[in-house]
Amino acid sequence: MTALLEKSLIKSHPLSDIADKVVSGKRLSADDAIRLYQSDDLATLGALGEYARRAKAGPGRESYVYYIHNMHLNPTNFCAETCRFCSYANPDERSRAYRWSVDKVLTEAHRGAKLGISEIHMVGGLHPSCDLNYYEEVLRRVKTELPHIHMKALTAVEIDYLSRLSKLSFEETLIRLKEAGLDSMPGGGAEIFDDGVRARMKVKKTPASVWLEIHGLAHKVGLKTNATMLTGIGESPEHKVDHMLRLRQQQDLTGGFMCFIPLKCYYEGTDIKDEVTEPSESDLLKDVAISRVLLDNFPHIKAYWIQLGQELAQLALSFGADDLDGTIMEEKITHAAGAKTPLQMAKDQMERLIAEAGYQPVERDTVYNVVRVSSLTPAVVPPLAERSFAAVRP
Ligand code: V47
Ligand code: SF4
Repeated sequence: MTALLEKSLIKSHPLSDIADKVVSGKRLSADDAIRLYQSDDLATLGALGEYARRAKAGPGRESYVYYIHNMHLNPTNFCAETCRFCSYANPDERSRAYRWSVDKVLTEAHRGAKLGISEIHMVGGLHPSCDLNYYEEVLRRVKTELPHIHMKALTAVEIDYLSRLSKLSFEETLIRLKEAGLDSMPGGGAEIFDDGVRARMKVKKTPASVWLEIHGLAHKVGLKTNATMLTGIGESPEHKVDHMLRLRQQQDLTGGFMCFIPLKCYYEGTDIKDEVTEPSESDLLKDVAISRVLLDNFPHIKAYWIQLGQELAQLALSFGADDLDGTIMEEKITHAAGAKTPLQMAKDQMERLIAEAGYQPVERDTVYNVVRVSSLTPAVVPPLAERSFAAVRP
């Protein structure tokens, strides 16, 4: 299929003009992306994503798929906001709300360090007593006691909240946190940027323009960040394309995004299931492929195995994803909403998944430096176009 794309032999194909753009490195428009969403030709979408992934990877790295040995820490699951899709906001979850002391965060960080993690991904709800001083103390102590651990922490929503609590500007808040030890920021809290979808989901926090402004400022002060998009909350393909184009525009301006992560909503403990359409497996694969070709200035696309499950995450690698995220240790946000995937994955299992899918497993650090190329070599798998999509529900 890739050879077909390269030689542009599929002139009669309805997507051939878009394939030509992908092959010649031309930017796709919003209309192109909508047409890709309207197509049910998964094999061609996969081939486009795969082509763009290989082109972005660079010489000698075409088959690399990354993972990280990391740990998720959630210091609190109490949240002052009540986004309808989030189980943290439901009354049962609230009655079980916890808030860790700084010592407890450190105990957990040491537990991860003993297992050899290189990154802590730390995010939480918005808790009035988890303020700027609290996070500065957490970051300082982690950096003093475990200086080799990279702290990827605090979403733009949390930065917005902390800056309001401390009455500092976003930039001052980011600089204070960076000085305390913040190394980079995760991509959460973006949801879908469209105001109408956000209003229906009662997302009162951090509007799109502020989320983007905070990421731009983070890039300016030297922090790399990620970006997410949450699907299954009543969005249309047009909303998804608009979301990705706003990210692409921000990346053109400030350039600090490392990775895009399409997320899928789980509904347990929420009351939205009857109002929204749950994304099918082919919808999720389309998000991967289309984000890969539309976000031409994002180096990496993540297949978040916690939400996709292991098989679909493996398939997503053939649609343009080049990262499976990490070992994680204990995921709470999606599992609070009913995910049945494991809470963690061992490094060797992570490597096996990647190799079985036909790619070279590579352990990375947070900013995508190669830590170790696995001794496992990629299995020979049939090209995507010849593979059965029986497992993929339309
Ligand atoms: O922002 C909330 C989403 C996000 C639900 O940057 C839900 O490397 C599913 O951002 N079902 C947090 N999702 C997760 C996140 C993330 C994950 C992995 C890697 C990175 C990274 C970032 O989870 C939230 C929100 O969009 N979320 N509720 C739910 N019911
Ligand atoms: Fe709070 Fe984030 Fe959940 Fe919204 S999605 S209720 S801001 S934790």
